[in-house]
Amino acid sequence: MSRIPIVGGNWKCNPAKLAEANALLEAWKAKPFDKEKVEVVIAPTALHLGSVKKTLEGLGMQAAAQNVGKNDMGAFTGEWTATHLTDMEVAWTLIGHSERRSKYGETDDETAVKVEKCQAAGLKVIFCIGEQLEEREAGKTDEVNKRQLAAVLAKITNWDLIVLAYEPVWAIGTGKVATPDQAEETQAAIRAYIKEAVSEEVANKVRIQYGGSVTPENCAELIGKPNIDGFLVGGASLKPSFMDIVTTVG
Ligand code: G2H
Repeated sequence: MSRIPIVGGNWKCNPAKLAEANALLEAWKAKPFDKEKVEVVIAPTALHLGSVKKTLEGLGMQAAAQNVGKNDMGAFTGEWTATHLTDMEVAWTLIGHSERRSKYGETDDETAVKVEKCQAAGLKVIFCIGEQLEEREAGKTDEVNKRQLAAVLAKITNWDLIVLAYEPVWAIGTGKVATPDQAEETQAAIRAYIKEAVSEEVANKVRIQYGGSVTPENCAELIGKPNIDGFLVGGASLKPSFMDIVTTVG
């Protein structure tokens, strides 16, 4: 089965100024890509999201939130819901990024509630999983990925709204990219687990991104692997050369 690759840009808490975001998007304009061959989803800060969404759409890209609340509307200061995102015509959110898990204490159970809310609202999700360095060194990589996935599987009724992102935590923002073989081996195991726990049909169609220090220089070899269906890019998505990653994939 052929899966259309998908490249995400996770801007995290960057850039400092809206003018910088607009200048970056202006630079991307000079390098068009084939929208039939690759899907591109960009996650700016929540504050910049509304403002840059139209420009992203003009470039043939989609906008994403980096996070979504686990509660419904109400007295939850500082939060927003999946319903708010769909109402603002934001089609995507990330859930379970390792920085949310490690720096904000997000648990597997919380990711499950968030996924459930997004399914109910019809919001697409890039669901992030991945092991810490100690877990890889202890041979627990597959176990950790399975645990993080198992927490949410029962909440997913519409797999067309789900993309998985495998991001080994030791490769995030460190410049230490997983080797193409390491990423492929782990992502093949993730797909095998989806086949066993859900179905062969879902395993064949679900797209699995690799994330962790992806750059224009290392992306070609990674995308050549059969179980890598695109990337979730952090630091390198804040540069004009991000479009080189997009055009390499598509
Ligand atoms: C992992 C990744 C983006 P970076 O967080 O999701 O960041 O590419 O900077 O390692």
